[in-house]
Amino acid sequence: MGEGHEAFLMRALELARRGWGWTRPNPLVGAVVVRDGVVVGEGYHAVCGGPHAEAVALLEAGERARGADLYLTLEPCVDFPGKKTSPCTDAILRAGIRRVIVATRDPNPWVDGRGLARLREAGVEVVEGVLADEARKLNEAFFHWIRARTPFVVLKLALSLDGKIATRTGRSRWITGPESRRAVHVLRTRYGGILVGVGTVLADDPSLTVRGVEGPQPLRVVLDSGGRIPLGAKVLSPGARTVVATTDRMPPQVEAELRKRGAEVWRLPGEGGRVDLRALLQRLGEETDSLLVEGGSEIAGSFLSQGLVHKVAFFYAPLILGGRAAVSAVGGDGVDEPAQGIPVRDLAIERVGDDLLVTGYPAPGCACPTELD
Ligand code: AOF
Ligand code: ZN
Repeated sequence: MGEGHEAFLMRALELARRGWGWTRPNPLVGAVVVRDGVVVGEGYHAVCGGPHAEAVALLEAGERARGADLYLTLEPCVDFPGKKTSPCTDAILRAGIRRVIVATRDPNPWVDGRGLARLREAGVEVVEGVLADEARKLNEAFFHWIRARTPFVVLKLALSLDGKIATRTGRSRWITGPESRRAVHVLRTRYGGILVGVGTVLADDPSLTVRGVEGPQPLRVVLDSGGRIPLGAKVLSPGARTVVATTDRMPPQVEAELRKRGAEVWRLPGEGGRVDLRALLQRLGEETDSLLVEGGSEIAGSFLSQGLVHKVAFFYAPLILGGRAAVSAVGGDGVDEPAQGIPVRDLAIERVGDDLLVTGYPAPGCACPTELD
């Protein structure tokens, strides 16, 4: 596996990232056509329903693709029911590509190895697994959703260094700095939905839209089992779709008022008077591949204790709030022994302005990305 492979695949990954937010629920894919060590075609999947990365790169390469190498961040697709574009494996064979270097297989059960098998049968040399971890991580939401059909759930919290998400008076604006707050808007464009509990709506009245950065507006979801959401809440403002996820406990007149304001109301099965989160995720999986859970503390506790969080993104501010009455990041009942805590794998730390962003993958219920192999 020569060094050259990695450099061209790095380029393909870079191209793939340009589709951030717009390809959902399709994956981010990049393609590079190389002939005699020179790039003769590049492409990426820019938007769901649009041409695939391979099609774009092969079109640019034209006749120069004959006998060339093709670098792909994901296995090329084959035909399946309901598919929007023509299969890339056919296009690759038609173009006369000699060798395909691919980072990962496509976990889509309709593809899953068939694309590579088809190429091999037709005599194309296939090299698999170059920069596989990077490529899987890039598409971690897709890798989860395409199999589970429930969204990849990311829990984002803004905390003080001592793990509080609000002061003793309940105030949370602002704990983290402007760079982190901007990073949150970027995060919002990367996931298909954002969820908060009605407690957060009552306390902070967030609009949950993307502002100040380029990208699509995610679906806004408010968990409100009893129908306490104020009708003047900013989350009901136009600019993005809003779903209020509730139970039979919401009075019909509240539902009617919410609908009048353009919100969708989902009455879901309840558990102890609260929305059954698994039922919510099943329903959300019909709409989108990923969900950013933004709190508050009880919501964080419910998702975590039920093993429903795939990834955490905690922004820590260099600030100590203190106070036994100040809200700690994760509510719920907690555990008795440290050994019963939820281990978080693959911890990564980066600086965002004066804050620290810690990301990682809580162990229970996590199907990706590393458990896929
Ligand atoms: C590729 N290259 O650029 C993408 C792929 O409905 P379609 O035709 O867009 O197909 C969607 C499926 O194709 C998607 O679920 C995934 O398996 C694959 N996406 N494959 O070879 C691409 N976007
Ligand atoms: Zn394709």
